Amino acid sequence: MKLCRFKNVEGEVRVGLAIDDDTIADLTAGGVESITSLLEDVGGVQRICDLAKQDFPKVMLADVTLLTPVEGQEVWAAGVTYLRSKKARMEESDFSANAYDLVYEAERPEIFFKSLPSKVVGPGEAVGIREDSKWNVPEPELTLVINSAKELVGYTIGNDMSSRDIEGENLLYLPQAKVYDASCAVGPWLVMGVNESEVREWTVGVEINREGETVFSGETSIDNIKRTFDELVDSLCQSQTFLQGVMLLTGTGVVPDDDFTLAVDDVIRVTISGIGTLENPVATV
Ligand code: DO4
Ligand code: MG
Repeated sequence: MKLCRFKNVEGEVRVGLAIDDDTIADLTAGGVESITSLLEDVGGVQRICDLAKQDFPKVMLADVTLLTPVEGQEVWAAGVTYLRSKKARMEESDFSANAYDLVYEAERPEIFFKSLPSKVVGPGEAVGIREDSKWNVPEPELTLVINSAKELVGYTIGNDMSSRDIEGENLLYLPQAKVYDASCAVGPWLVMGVNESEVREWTVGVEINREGETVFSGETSIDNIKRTFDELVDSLCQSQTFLQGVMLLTGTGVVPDDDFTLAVDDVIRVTISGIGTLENPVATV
């Protein structure tokens, strides 16, 4: 089951349930005030199944604006979870190369803070490349949706925008390479009711369009993520409380060649086969 937040023609924010490729049911008409209320409910999946049987107002997707599903959740990210990411980062950096090698093999995964909920960019909104960076890439990432009880309850799509020259210059610059205005896009669809083995059959990919032409595309299998989802959730939630729940980007396995950098007005499309597509234009910040 695929959920979304959307703005209707009256400008009201509502919760939707996908009926088919063109239509959503307006769950807010049935008393669902937020996606978080479904994520927090122990019987959330059953509640959505029950709601799906009722006859709520249907809305055409073409008539609404899809929003990010992030409500009050902080967004965090895991890194170097795919072999491709480890290799690319070892190449971009001189004296930090060993750190990527070590963290790929280590018991403790790399996990870093990515975005306050209020700074997350939704579908159609511009993601940022830093004015002081010359080498920028999107990172298409499966995103785990975790409730306040530290349970993995859903999946969505994330883009971990990254400045590779800043990160490559010195690992201590990682927060500047990763956290800035519009550096994190999430959404629009949030899938509940599937388990890890089903999700591992999905693919994640990215396509970058410049003036009508595809200038990069790549795809990998979610099953290439080295660590289990439970491992990532446990590490993130160790000694941390998330009163509103939290979202965790799971790392990238698709990295453009080293001569590629994003440009203003490029359009990035991140697609996860079991979820849908997150599309954002690029702007300088
Ligand atoms: O260690 C740097 C960041 C890694 C990352 O964002 C990724 O592997 O996706
Ligand atoms: Mg990443």
